[in-house]
Amino acid sequence: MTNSSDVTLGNQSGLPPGQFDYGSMPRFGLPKYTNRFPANTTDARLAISGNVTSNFELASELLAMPRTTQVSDFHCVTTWSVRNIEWQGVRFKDFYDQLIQPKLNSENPTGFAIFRAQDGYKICLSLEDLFSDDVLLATHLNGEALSIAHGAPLRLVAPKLYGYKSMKHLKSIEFISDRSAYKQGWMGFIEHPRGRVAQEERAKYVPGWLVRYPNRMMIKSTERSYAKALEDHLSKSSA
Ligand SMILES: Nc1nc2c(c(=O)[nH]1)N[C@H]1C(S)=C(S)[C@@H](COP(=O)(O)O)O[C@H]1N2
Ligand SMILES: [Mo]
Repeated sequence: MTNSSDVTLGNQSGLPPGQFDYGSMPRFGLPKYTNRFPANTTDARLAISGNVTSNFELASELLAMPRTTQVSDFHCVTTWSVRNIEWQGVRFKDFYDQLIQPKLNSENPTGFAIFRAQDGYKICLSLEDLFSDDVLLATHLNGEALSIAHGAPLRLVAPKLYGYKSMKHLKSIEFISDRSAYKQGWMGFIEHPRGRVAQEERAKYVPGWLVRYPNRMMIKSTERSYAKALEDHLSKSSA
């Protein structure tokens, strides 16, 4: 782990364009989700819909899948990065081949997936990006079951894409043919269709480098309000 004295804007060596080493991983996200918490934090289960012959739910089948451990860096679009975090979970490609493919309705080609979370968060990803070797349905972070802060009980991890694609508190996946079936809501404002870190695809309508600085200005206040909300939530639930 990085020493906290390394947390300076200058420490960008070896990181993708515009990112800096934050040294730790805060609970983080868009303002809208600050005070939203998952109702289910312990049972990893997934509702599957879309181009399937009929909708179904996965729980034990998912947990019975071979698991993989992977160390990767994590990059938030607001420019903070954290290095060498260890995720454990099921590789998305294996999950798709074994649990989804056999249930697909072959009349409709499937190219994308809409992910929905317990806090109302929603994203769309292409199978092309999801089939990258490092994309996981993760249940553990640094050797421990996911905490509420980091996505309990199940999250997506896509290290080559900005953090906003690595959805926490995952509850369902809808497999669709093309992106036109996806209604973004106000995320459409900022969600880049791919969000690849190496290409600096931070936002849809403006070049990535242009939003580095305004994005960076949101880090501290977001981290504070997210931490405070979690503290309040935990003290309420233990009262
Ligand atoms: N369900 C959900 N997933 C989410 C978010 C969120 O608010 N809700 N925020 C995203 C953003 S912007 C980032 S940077 C990462 C942060 O992950 P962390 O809170 O585990 O650090 O989660 C992403 N996934
Ligand atoms: Mo983010």
